[in-house]
Amino acid sequence: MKPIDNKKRRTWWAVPFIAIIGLTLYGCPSQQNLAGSSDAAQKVYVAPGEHDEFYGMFSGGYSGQMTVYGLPSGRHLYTIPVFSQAPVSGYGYSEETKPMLQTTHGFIPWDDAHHPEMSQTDGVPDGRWIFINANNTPRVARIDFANFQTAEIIEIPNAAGNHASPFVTTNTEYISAATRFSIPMDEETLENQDVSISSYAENFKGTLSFIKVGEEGEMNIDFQILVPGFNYDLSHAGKGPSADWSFFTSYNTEEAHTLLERNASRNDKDFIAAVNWRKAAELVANGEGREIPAPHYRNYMDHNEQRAKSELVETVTVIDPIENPGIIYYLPTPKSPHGVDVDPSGRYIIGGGKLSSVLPVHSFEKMIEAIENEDFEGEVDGIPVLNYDSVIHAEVENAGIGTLHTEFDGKGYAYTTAFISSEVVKWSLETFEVVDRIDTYYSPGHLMIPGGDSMQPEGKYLVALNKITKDRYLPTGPELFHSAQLIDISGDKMELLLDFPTDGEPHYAQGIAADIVKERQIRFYQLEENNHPAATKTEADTRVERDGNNVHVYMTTIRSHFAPDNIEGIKVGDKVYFHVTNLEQDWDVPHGFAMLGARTAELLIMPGETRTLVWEPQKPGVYPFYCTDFCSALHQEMQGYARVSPAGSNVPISYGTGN
Ligand SMILES: [Cu+2]
Repeated sequence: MKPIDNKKRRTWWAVPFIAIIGLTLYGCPSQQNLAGSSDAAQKVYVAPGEHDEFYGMFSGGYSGQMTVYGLPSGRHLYTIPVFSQAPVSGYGYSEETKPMLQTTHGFIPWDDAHHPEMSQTDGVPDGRWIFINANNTPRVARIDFANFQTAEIIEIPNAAGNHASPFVTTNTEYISAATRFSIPMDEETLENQDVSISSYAENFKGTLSFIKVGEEGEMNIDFQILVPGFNYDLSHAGKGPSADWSFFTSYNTEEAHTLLERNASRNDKDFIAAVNWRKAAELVANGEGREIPAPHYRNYMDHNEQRAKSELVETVTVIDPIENPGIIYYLPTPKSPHGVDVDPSGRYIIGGGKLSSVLPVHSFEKMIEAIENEDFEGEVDGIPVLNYDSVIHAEVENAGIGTLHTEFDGKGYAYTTAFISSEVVKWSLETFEVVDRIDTYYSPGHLMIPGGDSMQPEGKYLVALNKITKDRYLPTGPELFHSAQLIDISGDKMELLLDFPTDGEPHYAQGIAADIVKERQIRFYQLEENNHPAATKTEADTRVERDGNNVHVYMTTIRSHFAPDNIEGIKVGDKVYFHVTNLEQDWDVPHGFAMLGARTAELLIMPGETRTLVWEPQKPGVYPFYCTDFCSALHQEMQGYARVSPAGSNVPISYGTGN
C-alpha cells in the first residue's frame, strides 16, 4: 500500500480542534424545558384498543435483537430475535432456528445489532422487509414484515466489524456494508494475516461490500471493493439524481493503530467515499474483478419445510479501484465524520463531523462536475481525492457540538443530533441556517423520522435515541435503560412530547406508517402447508420411535393437552427429539413446551408450526413437561411425563394420551 500523501494533508483547511475530553464530559442540559404539558400528553395518547400511527423498529444494540414500538405512544409491542438466542421463543435454541446463527467462526448466538433499514421501492419504504447489521461478527439479517421473524442472515467475509451497514439503494437493488476495522489482508486471498500490528500502515486494508437483494429478498454478496485501511463508519445510498451512488464515511485516515481517540483525530479532514455502485456492478457483470475464496454462510428460513438452512458460499468477487478507475472518489470532510446522510432530493450529502465546528453539506452536482473536470487535490491508493472547495455546497454554522446524524422532514428541513451538546438542531436546506434547537436528555446518537432517510419522509415525529438516561425514570440500580424521546416536528418549533425507556441499546431506528405493514400480517400458519419433515398433523399420527440412541417424539399440542402425554422407554444416554406440532388454526394461540432439566430454552410453537427440542436426560426418573404459554383456563393441566430408565434397561418404548 502506498503511504498517504501527508504533505497534501497539511495544506488542508483547518477547523478549530474540539477538546476530545468534551466528548464525555460536556454538560447536560438544564431541566427547565421539560415536557409534561397536558397538550403533549394528548398528542401521544392512544386510547385502549386503538392502534398507533407508526411502527418504530428499533435496534437492540448489544441485545442482538430488534424491538418494535408503537408511535406516538411509545408502547413496546414486540421483540424480534435476530442475532441472539431468545429464551422467550426458543429462537436459536430449537433445531429449526439454530442454523440461523451459523458462521464460519462456528455457532454465534450473540451480536451487536445497530442499524435497521427498510426495503424501499422508488426511494420510499415499502413494508416488505427490514434489514439489520451485526456489528461484531459481520453479518446482515433480513426480517420479513409478514411475520416479524428473521428470514435470512448472511455473513460478510473479508471484513472486521460491520458498522456501515445495511443501507439500501432506492429500489433495494443492493445493500451496502463496510468494514469498520481494517485488518491485514493477504494481497491475493484477502485472508486475515498474522503480522505485527505496528505494520498497520503497510498491511491493513478494508472492504466495502455490495449485497444483491433478489425478488424474494434473498441476499448474495455481488462484489467487494478493496479500500485503504481506514475505519469505515456509516453509509447511505444516494437517491434521485444520486441514486447510482453510495456514500461511506471514514475516520482514521491517519491509519493509526493505538489510542485512536487521539491518534485518529489529527487530520483536519477525513473522507466520505463516494462509490458508483451502478458502474461497479456493471464492471463485475462484464467479468471485471477477481473471484477469490471467501467462505461465508448464508442462512435462511426454508418456508416450505419450516426450518432454517445454512449454505456455505465459497467465493466472493473483489474489485480493485486502481484497476477500475471511476468507481470511487473521496470527498474531504471535516473532521472524523460519523454519519453520512443524503437529503430527500438526493442533491446534498451531509457529513456528521463529530469533531468539526461546522456541518459540511456536499453538493452531488458539484461532485459530478469535479469528477468530470478531474478537479482533484490528490489521491490515496489510486483513489482520487476531490477538492473540498469544489464539492462543498454549504457549511452549517452552530449546528451543535459533536454532530452525528441527520434526517429530514420532507418539508425543506434537516435535523441533526449533537452528541456533546445534547440537542437536536433543525436547519434549512435552502438557507443552510439553524432555525430551531431542542435539548435532549441526554447525548443523542441517531435520530429517526419515519421515512426520514428516504425520498418521502413523514415529517410529523422525530425520535431522539439517547445514550444516557440518568434521572429520567425511577432508578433501577447501576444500569438504566437507554431512552427514546419523541419530538413533535409538525410545527415551526420542535416540542418534546414523551420519553420512554428502550431495551438494549436503541442504536438506530426506522419508522413506517402502520397501515403499510398491518395489511401484510400472517396470523397463523396453514397446517396443510406445513411440510416440515417431522410435522404431525393429527393426534392419530403422534408416535415415539427409537433409532439407536436417538428417540424421536412426534407430538402435537392443542388446547389443553399434549399427545402423547405419557412416554416411557427413554434411557440415560439417549438423545430425545421432541418434534412438537401446534394444531391450532387461530390467531395468537402459540403453545409452549418445556422439560425439567433440559439444557436449553423452551419451544414456543406458533399455530400450524413444528419446532424441535433436543433433550439428553442425565439421570433415571420421571420428568414432567408442560406448556409455558398460558392458553386456556386449563393451561395448568397442559402437562405430561417422560420416564427415563437407566442405560441398558429393557423398558420398552410406550406412549399415549388418555390411556
Ligand atoms: Cu398451552
